[in-house]
Parts: sequence; C-alpha cells; structure tokens
Amino acid sequence: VHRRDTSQESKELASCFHYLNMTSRSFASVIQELNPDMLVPIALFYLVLRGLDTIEDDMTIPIEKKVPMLRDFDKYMKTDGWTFNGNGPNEKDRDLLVHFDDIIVELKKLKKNYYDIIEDITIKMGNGMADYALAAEEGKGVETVPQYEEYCHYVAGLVGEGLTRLFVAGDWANPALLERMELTESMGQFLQKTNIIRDVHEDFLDKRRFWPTEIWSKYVDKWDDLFEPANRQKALYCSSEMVLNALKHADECLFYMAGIREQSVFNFVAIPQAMAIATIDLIFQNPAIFHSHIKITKGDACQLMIESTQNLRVVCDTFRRYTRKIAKKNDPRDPHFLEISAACGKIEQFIETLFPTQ
Ligand code: PS7
Ligand code: MN
Ligand code: MN
Ligand code: MN
Ligand code: MN
Ligand code: MN
Repeated sequence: VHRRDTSQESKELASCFHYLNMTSRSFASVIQELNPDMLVPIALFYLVLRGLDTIEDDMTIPIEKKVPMLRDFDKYMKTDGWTFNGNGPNEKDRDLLVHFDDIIVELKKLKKNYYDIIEDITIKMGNGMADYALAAEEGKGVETVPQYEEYCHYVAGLVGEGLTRLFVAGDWANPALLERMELTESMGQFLQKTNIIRDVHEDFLDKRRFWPTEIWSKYVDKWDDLFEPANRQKALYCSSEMVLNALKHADECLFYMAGIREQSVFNFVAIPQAMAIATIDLIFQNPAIFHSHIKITKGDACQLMIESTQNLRVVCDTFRRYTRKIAKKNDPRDPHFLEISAACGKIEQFIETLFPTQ
C-alpha cells in the first residue's frame, strides 16, 4: 500500500485529490493505491476526463454552446485560470469545473510525454462526444450497432488507449499491449456497455438514449415503449441482446490483464472489470433496470475488491463464477438463449486455456 506524501504537496495538488475523492465513483481509492510514479498522471487524466464528461452530461447547456466546449476542452486544459460555472449532472461534478484552475496548474507540471497522451485522448474524446451530442439533437443518435460501438470507443475505448500508453511509458505494462489495441478497446467497451445497459432508465429520464435502434426496434416500435410495464417481457429480451453484445468482450479483458506487470496497476484495471461482470449478472433477466437505478450490493463490491487485488487466476475464478450465474439464469424462451449460452461457454473455455484445471 502506497501512502501519498502530503507534506511536499502544493495546495493545487491537494485540491486535485479533493476533487478526485468527490467526483469518482469507484476510481478514487484504486487510483490512490497506484504506485507513486503513476498516481499523479492518472489522477489528473481522470479529472480531465471527468470534467469533459460533466459537460457532456450537463443537459442544461444548450447544444450550440456544448458542442464547441467539447471540441475545445483541450484548449481549456492549458488556459491558466479557466473555470466553468455550469449546472453539472450533480453538485460534486459541477464543483470540479468551478475549481478547474487547480487541475490546470498541476497538468502544467506533468512530464511532456504524459501530458501529450492526456491531451491527445482529450481531443479525440471531446470531438467524438460532440458528434454524438449533435446527432442526438438532430433526432438521429445511435442507430446501428457499429455506431453504438463507435460511441463506446470515444468515451471508454480511448480512456483505455490513454491508460495503456501511460502504463507502457512508465514501464508498468508489457509494450506488446500497444500492438494489440483491440484488447485495450475491449477493456473500455466492456465497462461502458455495462454502464449503458444498467443506466438505461436514468438516461431515459434525461432524454438520452445509447441503446442502438438496430437492436431495440426489433422488440418495440418506439423507444419510450421499452419502459411501459405492459412491455416488460419484450424489454427483457431486448436487454438480453444488449448483454449478449457486451459479453463478447469478456475474454479479451482477461487476456489484456495478463499483460500487466505491476500489482497496483493490476488492481486498478481488474477491480472495475470484476465489478462489470458482477453488474452484468445483476442486470441480466432483471426487469428493474427499466424503472430503477440498480447497483451491486456493498457486500459483493467488498468481496470483488478482495478478489481483484490478488492475481489473474483469482480474477478468472470471479469471471467464471459470474458467467455460470448468467448461464443458469438464461431462459430457453429467450430469442438469444443459444447465443448467450455459447458466449458463456466461450468465456469458460478461454479461462480453461489460461488456467487448465488439474
Ligand atoms: C482516466 C482512470 C484500464 C485499459 C471520467 C477506465 C463517460 C465507464 O457514460 O459518468 O457518463 O454514464 O458513469 C478514468 C481500460 C471517463 C473506462 C467513461 C476516466 C478501462 C470519461 C471508463 C473515467 C477504461 C468518459 C464511467 C469509462 O463514467 O459514465 C480514468 C483500461 C472517465 C476505463 C466516460 C465512463 C466511465 C466509463 P456515463 P460515468
Ligand atoms: Mn457521459
Ligand atoms: Mn457521466
Ligand atoms: Mn480554486
Ligand atoms: Mn451512464
Ligand atoms: Mn447511474
């Protein structure tokens, strides 16, 4: 366990850690357990992207203001004193942008190679978010599965790319991971798709939709119909197809984690993935996603933390346990029964090749 040396810390860096603890759901603790050399760059990377996402998620910013803000965020992050007094999806995220000048001060102290990675990802993500915010405004949004995966690339695949480049720059991961970018992409896709399936009702209330038309239109005529209690069975079958689409990334996530050399980085990447497979199990065949905000229990989260801070074998055991729970709940009447069954079998088989039993 690494402890931050707060005696050497500037008031701006202390402010960065304050906002990290305020804004981050599961990431604040795992980031702070990182090896000291990785800690500040990754904390600042998190805060920059959290700031960008706060603008994306703020549905009170008019589109003609939001789009240039998303596209110019890389300029703001190098403008001394830049702050933004918006509404934010919640008070804590709003506060981060009100004090963003402190993050800018610390970004300027980063090694150039680290700063350049963060800047490159911010440019690409901001432009991708802007494209999809505009499309949504024009009543188009996410229509096809490739578009759905492109959106997930912008908001999560790119985070993975930036993190992998930072890990390799610091010699914390096998450089071979840079030549297998599809593994990194799967890490982001798996987390983002899980978030999008789980948050479907919350996003619906915000008038946002990330489930692709190509999928939901097979089950209901209008998007709003998916939330009608009378359509629960159809909605559940639709969510099964979304789960099937997410499950295809699980084996590549395990393969990616095999490339991590350092324990604190392993914990940092494995914990969110373990939470994701447990969340997929919670979501699967669960009609509550269409009317409530559901989360895995504190107890399960604690156990997952313990299991994902050991080694790949233990994380594989976790994945196998949840994959079996998913396979058990799979319903033969579900239109995707056979494919879900095959997807679960494929994950188990992959784990068997990594760690053969006996
Ligand atoms: C830089 C640690 C480890 C190779 C703030 C971590 C939105 C799921 O979509 O607000 O608004 O509902 O709940 C984290 C790959 C990203 C993907 C991404 C940055 C893993 C801003 C996390 C996290 C790649 C863009 C949840 C993707 O936010 O989502 C750092 C490897 C931030 C990771 C967004 C989503 C995170 C997310 P939404 P939330
Ligand atoms: Mn967002
Ligand atoms: Mn968000
Ligand atoms: Mn301040
Ligand atoms: Mn969400
Ligand atoms: Mn949510």
